Amino acid sequence: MTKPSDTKATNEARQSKAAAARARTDGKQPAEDLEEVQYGNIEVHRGSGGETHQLSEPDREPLTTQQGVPIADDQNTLTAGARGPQLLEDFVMREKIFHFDHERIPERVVHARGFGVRGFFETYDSLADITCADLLQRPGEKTEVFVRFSTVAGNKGSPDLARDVRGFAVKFYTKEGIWDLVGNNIPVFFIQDAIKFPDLIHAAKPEPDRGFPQAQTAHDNFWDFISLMPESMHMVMWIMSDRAIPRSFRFMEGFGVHTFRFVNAKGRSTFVKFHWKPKLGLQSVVWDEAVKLNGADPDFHRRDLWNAIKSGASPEYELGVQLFDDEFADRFEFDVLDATKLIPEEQIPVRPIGRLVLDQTVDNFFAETEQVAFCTQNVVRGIDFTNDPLLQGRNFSYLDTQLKRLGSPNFMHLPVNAPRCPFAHFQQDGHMAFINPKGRANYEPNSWGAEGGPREDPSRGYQTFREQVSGPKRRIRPESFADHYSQARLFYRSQTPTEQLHMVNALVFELSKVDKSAIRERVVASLINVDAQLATQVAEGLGLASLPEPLPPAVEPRDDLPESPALSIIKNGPTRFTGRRVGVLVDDGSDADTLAAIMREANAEGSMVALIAPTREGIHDSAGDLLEIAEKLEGGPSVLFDAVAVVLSQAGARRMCMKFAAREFVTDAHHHFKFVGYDEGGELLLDAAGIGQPRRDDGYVPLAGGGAAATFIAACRELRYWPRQIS
Ligand code: HDD
Repeated sequence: MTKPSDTKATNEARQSKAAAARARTDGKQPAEDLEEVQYGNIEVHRGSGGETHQLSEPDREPLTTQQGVPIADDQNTLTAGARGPQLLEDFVMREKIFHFDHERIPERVVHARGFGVRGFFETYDSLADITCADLLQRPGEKTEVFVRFSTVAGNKGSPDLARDVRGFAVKFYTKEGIWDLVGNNIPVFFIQDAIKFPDLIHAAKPEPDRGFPQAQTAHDNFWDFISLMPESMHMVMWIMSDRAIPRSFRFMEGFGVHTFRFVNAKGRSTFVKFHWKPKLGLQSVVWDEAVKLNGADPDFHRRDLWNAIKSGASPEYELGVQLFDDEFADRFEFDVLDATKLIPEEQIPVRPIGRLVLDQTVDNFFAETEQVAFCTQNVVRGIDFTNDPLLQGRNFSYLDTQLKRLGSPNFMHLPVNAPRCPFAHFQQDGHMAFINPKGRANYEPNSWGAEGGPREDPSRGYQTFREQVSGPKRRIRPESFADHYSQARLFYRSQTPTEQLHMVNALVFELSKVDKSAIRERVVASLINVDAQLATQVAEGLGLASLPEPLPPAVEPRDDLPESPALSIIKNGPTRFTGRRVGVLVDDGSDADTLAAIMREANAEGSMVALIAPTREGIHDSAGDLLEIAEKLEGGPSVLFDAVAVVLSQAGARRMCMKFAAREFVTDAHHHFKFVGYDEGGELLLDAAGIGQPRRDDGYVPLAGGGAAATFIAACRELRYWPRQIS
């Protein structure tokens, strides 16, 4: 740093600068216009009236303009005299500001907040008998992929833990072109026909007069729309469940939602629904945790994925398919073309066909995550659409939206969107065309022989499934789409009591933010068709004087559908603590052996340990070793961790007991049903926080004696200590 040592020197420096400035406004150029002084590896560039610090790296390539002209000074605009007007001729400054002014492209109208990563898909077995899709022909074949996870309603800067659907979009760069599987973490959708999509999204997004609330459905417009659209009720059950507040992208499922077709080389079609299953199992946070996480770390999900990949713990998912034929489709209780319905896995098991490994972060967020353009219309030979009216509408919308966002029909020239296989066509020109065909022919048929460009190839070309279609043109919703409540009921009844309670609480929370009582009442009237007990609990939570009459359903909801355990998170939680984090509260003097044991057991389980302490520079454990700290106490609340431990010396405990953040660390962990490990010092903090012996249930694991750390980490394999919630 360049701090003059005394006042006299400071004054002299000021005076000489002022003299220099005067000299320059007078048009006289002083000899030393830019002074450079070396301080360690920091170069101080001192010009008139200001200084900048640069790390000195002499061999660095020079900074240039976009035209490649090296830049001598990136700190000061060209002026006439030191204090004179800026000169229009300064192309360096003008080019820089011009480009900055145009840095933003429109954010996505939905799914604006997202996080993209790269990886590969590996095929398990050949599916040649079912589909001729090239990527599914050869066992062990690896296909490059780009995956973008997202929320739906919030803008680009909204927090990660909003209660919302998560997008799970996968771009497969196959040898026969790009296949985009643009799915969500929920297997059904709100609406049946794409024509209602703008209404749905308008209702969910901030209300148009006031521009809020941001990234949440807890407002009048959303519930007004929902209460008038009974077809949305199944999906509403999902978004009111913990599926809408996942622990991270690594612990959630993905679904293609629609029924698609696989088509084999002989032209035979098989219906298919796609599922992504995370290898780490399913896990969500609880609502209070989500609310606090949004403040403590609004980037919690993207940071989690980034850190996992950077640390070599690449998340993996299995791609599974539910395959069925016309005969099943005809006898299934619901219409397979209706995107508000799922096919229970117990009815058609999910067959794993490959694995997705996400092992690379992007080099540049904008270039890849922001510019990636998914289109449901991107299918490859062997994969085809069905007449699902939502899917067909999407096929228009995605291509259309890319033109708006990326500004040119050449958006597939961008590296993230370009096929990895050879491609050749006669489409030309347009904004930013930088992959351009050579030669004379830009049309076909042509007679230019070898120079005439590419030709159609009926044997390798995409063949649409030859489905027979007939019927009068009409605007009509088929009768087979009319049952809106049976699967909503199936979903609710397939949850554990803990999960059902979370759904009730979520509904009460959301509806309590609705100002108009008629809307609240109409939603409850609709919920009666799902489950009377659910509706009663919500009505009680809202303080409704009496239960309203149920909304008349178009079709009487079924009571005979068997529960589907596959729909519950808790029934499908992780079996190990792998991939999760335990946060350990420590201070100077924390017991070295206990900490070492926790780290050993956590490492053996494939989980991570983060130390939280009052200072960031590190603390000394009981053995005198300096320990690296992940979070300073006030910035590292327990919501950031899946389980917590408190390891404190007596003196450390006394210091911690005085701190609100330390007491909150354990009370929050308690109220979020987390497993808590504690030693003697930790016990003092628990007592001070009001979690004395009678409140310490079996979710509390004493860290005393050999094997205690192993017991603690083994307990953490359960998602949470749920009995604490019910008691
Ligand atoms: Fe959509 C983006 C998933 C219905 C119109 N959608 C988008 C993304 C995902 C989904 C994951 C983000 C892709 C990315 O990361 O860039 N959308 C779905 C699913 C749906 C669905 C699973 C129902 C099954 N979407 C849907 C309908 C329409 C759209 C019915 C319009 C008729 N969706 C869009 C869009 C977006 C989009 C406006 C915004 C940005 C983009 O496409 O690239 O075109």
